[in-house]
Amino acid sequence: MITNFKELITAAKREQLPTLAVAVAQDLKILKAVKLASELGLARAVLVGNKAEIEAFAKEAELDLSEHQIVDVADKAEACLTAVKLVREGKADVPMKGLVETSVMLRAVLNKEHGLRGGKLLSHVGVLEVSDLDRLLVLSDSAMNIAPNVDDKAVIIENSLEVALALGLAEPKIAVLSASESVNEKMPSTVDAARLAAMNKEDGRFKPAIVSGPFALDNAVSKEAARIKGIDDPVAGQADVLIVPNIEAGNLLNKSLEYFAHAEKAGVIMGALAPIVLTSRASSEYSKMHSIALALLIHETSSKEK
Ligand code: COD
Repeated sequence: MITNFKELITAAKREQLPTLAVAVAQDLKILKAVKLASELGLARAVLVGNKAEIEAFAKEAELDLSEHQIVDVADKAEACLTAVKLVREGKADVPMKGLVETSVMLRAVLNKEHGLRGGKLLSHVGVLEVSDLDRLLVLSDSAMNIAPNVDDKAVIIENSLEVALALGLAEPKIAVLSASESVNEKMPSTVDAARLAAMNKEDGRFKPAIVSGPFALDNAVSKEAARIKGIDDPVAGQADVLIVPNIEAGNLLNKSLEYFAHAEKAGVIMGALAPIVLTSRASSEYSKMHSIALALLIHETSSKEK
């Protein structure tokens, strides 16, 4: 089982170097992340975007461009579509969002003709290394689906489960979060959580995971909080995966962990034909490199299953 990002990098390395297709690559942090990924032997890149700017930032990042390729596309939406197309056509393995709004990149991924739709709901899955925890924490969906209904949340769980399994968890413990551990009709996310847990108990939909809910955050991640509240549940206090009720709750939790608890982060979009590297433009080059490693690991795991 992979418990931190150092182990993730080791696990993501391949003999055959995979290719990243970076959309709107003209950014210092993006090119520093590509340099780190390249030096660690994780991947090479096709850099799609404004060529002159890519070359200038590459110089600043001390990135040796002879190992990578540039595709000159000035328009940002067009650059996203080009990167996605490269993956669809098998010329690259994994797309990566560069210096562009999340929604612009996601629209390219969802493009009916050239995108990477796989017939499934796409969702964001974050992985966080939090200093007080002995394991990586998986968090979804804090960046794509704005107000998912219970059926969407079921697919969000499936997409998160795929990430947890790629990280080597044999029986991931998935907590469906709300603001309370009691079902309250006036708080719809508690009702959704109970239905999702029932789906697993009755039909085994999310096997091999254990899914429980609703949970408030404290009793999902703190055994002591769960004990005090008298919650006797296999997931309580030891969740590996946190499913949030909506994008606002998820985004606030994700960024609180990053800015207040100094968590290291990685993020990908799941459910498409390939995992997509997707981090906030403000994230560090390390967060971007960890996300590259995560996407490559998932890509390799799913290729083996096919
Ligand atoms: N999975 C699969 N297909 C989808 C999804 C999804 N999650 N979302 C939309 N689609 C399909 C629809 O079925 C439809 O066919 C087409 O895409 C367009 O649907 P719309 O009109 O709902 O899509 P958009 O373009 O208005 O919005 C899609 C976004 C993903 C851009 C939108 O949901 C969004 O802006 N999400 C939040 C992104 C964000 O701001 N994150 C916060 C910063 S990190």
